[in-house]
Amino acid sequence: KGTMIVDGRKVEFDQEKNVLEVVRKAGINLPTFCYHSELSIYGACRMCIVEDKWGGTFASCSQLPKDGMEVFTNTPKVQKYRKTILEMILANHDRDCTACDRTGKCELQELAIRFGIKDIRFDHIGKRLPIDKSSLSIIRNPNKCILCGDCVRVCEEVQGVGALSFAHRGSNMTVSPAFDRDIAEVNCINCGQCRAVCPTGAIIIKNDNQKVWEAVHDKSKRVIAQIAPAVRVALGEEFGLNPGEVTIGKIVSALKTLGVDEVYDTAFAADMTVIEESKEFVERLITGENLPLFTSCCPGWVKFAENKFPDMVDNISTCKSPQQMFGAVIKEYYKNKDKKEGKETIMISVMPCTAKKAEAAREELQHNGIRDVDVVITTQELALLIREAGIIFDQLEEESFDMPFGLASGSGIIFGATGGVTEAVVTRLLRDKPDHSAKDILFSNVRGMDNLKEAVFNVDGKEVKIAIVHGLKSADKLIKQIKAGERHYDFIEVMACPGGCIAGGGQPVPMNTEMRKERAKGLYKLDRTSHIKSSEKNPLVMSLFEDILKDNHELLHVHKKA
Ligand code: HC1
Ligand code: SF4
Repeated sequence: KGTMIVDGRKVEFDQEKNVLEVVRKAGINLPTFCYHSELSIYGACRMCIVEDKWGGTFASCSQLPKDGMEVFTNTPKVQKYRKTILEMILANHDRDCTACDRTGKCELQELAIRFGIKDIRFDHIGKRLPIDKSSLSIIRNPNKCILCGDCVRVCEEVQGVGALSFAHRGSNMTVSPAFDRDIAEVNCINCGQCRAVCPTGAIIIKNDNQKVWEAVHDKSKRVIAQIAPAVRVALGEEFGLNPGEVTIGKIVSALKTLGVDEVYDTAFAADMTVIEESKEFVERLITGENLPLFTSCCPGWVKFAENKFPDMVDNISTCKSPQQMFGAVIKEYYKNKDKKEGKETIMISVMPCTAKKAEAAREELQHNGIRDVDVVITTQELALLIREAGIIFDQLEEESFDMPFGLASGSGIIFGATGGVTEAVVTRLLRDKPDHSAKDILFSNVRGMDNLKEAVFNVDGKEVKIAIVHGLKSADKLIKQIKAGERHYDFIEVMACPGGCIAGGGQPVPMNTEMRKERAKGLYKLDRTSHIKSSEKNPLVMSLFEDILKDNHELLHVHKKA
């Protein structure tokens, strides 16, 4: 607590972690590449330097604020310093901006414009390192890397994966997987959080939009799209709206304009998941086998568990994720119609998540040789498609989902926020219990952004303990505690990305905790205003269980090859 003087003006500080935050509080937007309030401080880019009253300079992210401290943010010295850093980075950078995915949204480009960098005094070295396209989810272009280390830290500190690190020294320094291997050969779980923090085009989403065009241009295809819960509260940000603003009607309309035949709601499939997973949970509670039950809808988490805790894999629910259930069910639903009409149904998913691309490609996620899901595009790619097609998002008339797979309960919709799956499953398990106040208390525990959330409730007289974690570092810690016998749970929801799918690696960037909260609020608002509160009250889901799922139950579960 104290007062600092920034550019001659007094600024009180209290919770601010460093001088940088105090300066920003004073209304000065100091530039940074390597500072993220949620990651450890690296202090490498030095763009945030300030000058003190004795003429000394320091990186403001790396200094604690002190009472009476005086700093200046725009002296000739710091201005010169910042421009020199930018020129040095640009001299070493692949400056092929017109063909870069990040153009117009690149933080380096933005700062070069902001600081008026026109002539670069150093020779353009422009590295020529190989581009890594091995992953199904992300592309790494080291020629655009500015060595801020954000990806290295998020992968290690938030995800507990550590797939990326600094390699080599001096001017040869790069960021890469160990031993310069391709990213697909290491323990990367495809979450895309590295891409979400990358300030330039050094890590981008693998773009699958061409596959969408090919599908909609092919008259022999019945093109079906499903839209994940979290997409509807984030896509608007690409078109100037606030985080959390719901644009689902426009998204449906945009997909129809692009040529998609039917547009359905992944939240419908989430309702199916709730029914199946609750059933599985109750069965496990009775037998006592493979507890705790871990949720299975997050493919980043599933891959993480397979890599790191292979002995826990049987604890993961056998339910397919909603994305995959939906694909399998839709293909079954249209099977006969397709045969009659000589068509082939193509399932396109619009997801907030880069790992969903890898999930859709998993060998076991097909039925009789037909893939559950054919193409996965992220929220970010959908925004590009909309722009490419010249659709003016703002002017789109809202449309509703198609039937019969377009009606979802509030429970299905909140899947997109951390705690949502748990809340939906518990709502289902407590469906006959009249005591709403107990549910309310319970749900206040499962919502929010705490790293670990816990709740206890009773099912048929048995006490059930649940935990919710998001960010795989938190999952890693929790599992280690469980293995050490320090903690005990019956049900654990794990989402790889902090905040859940709303902050998936395929969502608009940049994102921060406030934006995550706003996006989650958007989903909870949809839940509140939904006509159907819980999954088993979704009449269309229930009739599906009575109908095509009666003899095709295996469509909903993962059957791994031995
Ligand atoms: Fe998710 Fe899910 S909630 S995993 O976060 O279970 O991606 O939104 O579609 O499959 O429904 C993502 C979101 C999404 C699935 C559902
Ligand atoms: Fe790490 Fe996720 Fe990036 Fe893979 S996709 S390198 S796991 S942050």
